[in-house]
Amino acid sequence: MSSIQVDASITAEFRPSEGILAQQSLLYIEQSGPIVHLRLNRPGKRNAMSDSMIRQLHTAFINLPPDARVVVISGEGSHFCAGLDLSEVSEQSVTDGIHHSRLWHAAFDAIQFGPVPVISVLHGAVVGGGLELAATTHLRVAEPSAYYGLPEGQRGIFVSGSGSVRIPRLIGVSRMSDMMLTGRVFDATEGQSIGLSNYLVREGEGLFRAFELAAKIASNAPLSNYAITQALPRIADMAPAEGLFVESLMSAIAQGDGAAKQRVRDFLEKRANKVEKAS
Ligand code: 1HE
Repeated sequence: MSSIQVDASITAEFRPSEGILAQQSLLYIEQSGPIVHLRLNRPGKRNAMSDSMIRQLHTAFINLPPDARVVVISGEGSHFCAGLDLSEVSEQSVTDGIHHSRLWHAAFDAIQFGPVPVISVLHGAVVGGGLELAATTHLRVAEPSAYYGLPEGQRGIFVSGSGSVRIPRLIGVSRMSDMMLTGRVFDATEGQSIGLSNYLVREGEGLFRAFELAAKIASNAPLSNYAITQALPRIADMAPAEGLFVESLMSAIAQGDGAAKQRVRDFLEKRANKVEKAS
């Protein structure tokens, strides 16, 4: 049982996945219509990520059901994720270390550059590799119990699950250096103000909010979502001239899709919602 309380009307329809997704013993995966909910399921070890868990995450993301439109990732138990399973790395050689890091990169690339947007729900410890995982997802919803740390400096290691690339893009090199050099831990409120989370909700409401957001995202045209998750971060990494050119191509592709034409017609013919102030 999850320690997170969620409105029954939203979870009622979730059913355990079938096939290969049901065989990932360290992940509990359910689906409700277009939303896949993937729970890190190693609470006794605070969801510390062993090689097996990383492989299972990779397997899950390259085998998403064809009707999946959004994935929500959360952690079972009292923490989102305690990071790398330290018991597996103490005796690693340099070569092992490189292969190990590349294993994480492949799995996390499958998350960030997979077919659908991914939302993480953060509570308790979001540390080390757990923060690297959160930074890989497209949106982060945090509860007040969430806290963020990068104890690699204290453990005598360095980030190796893509943190050096993805975390500075959220909070900058300076803040990340502070976290790693001094062991500084940000609480949920600080995390929200510096951009580690997109939404800060009440305790126990993270999944509910994530499913609400997922439902909204799932109602977008799939090609728009794909452009946002695939093209936007790549364009942000390009020189302006190249970025502008790719933007032109991507927007023309998205606009040319039947779904876009229909949505624009719907607005012009007064069938679509207007943009309104948040209530
Ligand atoms: C673990 C791990 C782990 C817990 N690897 N076994 N990550 C860290 O440096 C974080 C280390 N963990 C902690 O600081 C704490 O465990 C927590 C703050 C996350 C949670 O505290 P708590 O009191 O709820 O649990 P606990 O009693 O410390 O741990 C429960 C069990 O989980 C215990 O095992 P047990 O057999 O004694 O019951 C812990 O040993 C185990 N456990 N965290 C292995 N991380 C790709 S590079 C990424 C680099 C990193 O991620 S470095 C940061 C690693």
